[in-house]
Parts: sequence; C-alpha cells; structure tokens
Amino acid sequence: MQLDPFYPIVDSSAWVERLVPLGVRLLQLRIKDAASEDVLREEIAASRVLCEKHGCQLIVNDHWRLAIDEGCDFVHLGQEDLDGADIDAIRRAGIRLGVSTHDGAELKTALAVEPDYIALGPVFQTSSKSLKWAPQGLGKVMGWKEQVGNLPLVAIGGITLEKAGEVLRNGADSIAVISDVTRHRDPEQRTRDWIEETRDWRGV
Ligand code: 3NM
Repeated sequence: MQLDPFYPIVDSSAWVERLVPLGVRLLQLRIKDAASEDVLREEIAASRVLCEKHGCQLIVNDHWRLAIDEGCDFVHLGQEDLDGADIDAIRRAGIRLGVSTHDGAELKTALAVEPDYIALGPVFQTSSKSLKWAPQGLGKVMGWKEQVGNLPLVAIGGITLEKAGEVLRNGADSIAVISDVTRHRDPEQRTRDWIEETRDWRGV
C-alpha cells in the first residue's frame, strides 16, 4: 500500500471543505474536544462525504466506532488508544489502521497489531501537541524506515514545507502536518504548495 506523501491533519469538516477540493488525497480528522457524540458523528459524516466527492482518503483519529459506522478509510490510534480499541472490529469493517510511535517499545507494540502504517514523531519541535519525547531528528526517521520495511512510514511533528524534501529523502513515505498548513497565513496556497513540493513522491 502507498500513502500520499502529503497528509494534512485538521480539526473540523470546515477545514476539510477548504482544503480537500484543492487536491488533497489523504487527510486526518482529529477532533479532541467535540461538544457531543452527535456533533462528532456529524463532523465525521460531513468529512466523509467531502472526501469521497474529491477522491481523498479520510483517516479518523481515535473515534474508531464512529469511523466504522461512517465507513471511513482509516483509523489512526495513539498507543494509549490501542488497548481500548477493538482492532478485529476495525479490520472486519475493512478499515485500515495507523498507529503512532515515539520509541522502540511503542514501535514493538504497534507492529504487534499489524497496522497499515506507522507514524513516528515528533520529528522536529512542535507546538501542536505536548509530548514527553524530544525531537527525534532525521536519523531516527531513517532508522524507523529500516525497521518497518515495506510498511508505510508517516513522519509527524514540526515539519514545514521547507523541510519536506529532506524528511522524505530520509525514508518517510508521508508527512503529517498541522500548523504549517492550518496556522499559515494562507492555508489554501500553502496546501497547493505542499501538493506541488511532494509531487515527485506521489504515486500515479
Ligand atoms: N502527534 P505540527 S506530533 C498530533 O509525535 C501530533 O505523535 C505527534 O503538528 C507525535 O505539524 C503532533 O503542527 C503534532 O507540528 C503535529
């Protein structure tokens, strides 16, 4: 399986509506503070419709039951969510799975559930999430790719458009990004620039 090299993460269907029509092919919906389960379901359902219309794969962070109900493409789980999730139910629903990792022990735990991709972070300093790990650096990206082999590797954390090329050259298959897109002064143009910058890594 191949992942698109540009993997934006957004926190609302309004962002999906802004960015996906520009040509984004892979996107994560990461909602951490929904007012209610109904709101969450509506956000996921609306994102699903938009992604389907524009040929974009939708990855839902955490909310695996809703992702199954709404027929999303992927679920992304952190290590802390792995225990509570019914991995078999996710698989039976035909949904693919991505798992976050930050150190060797987490990589071992993640590989044991046979995910469809592994994420490594934070590659650089990030202000979008508070983490106990220091920036991993590009050498770690390369080391992780050696360990995961054919499994797609997603790099995350503090990655800007200017650093995208070196992250991909060091073995990442895809780059997940929040602030460099959504906190940019022109998110739409930044998205177009990311799509262009990662063109050479995109499969047909
Ligand atoms: N997970 P930005 S780093 C959501 O290391 C997330 O697991 C990380 O945001 C991890 O592109 C991160 O703004 C934040 O740095 C990424």
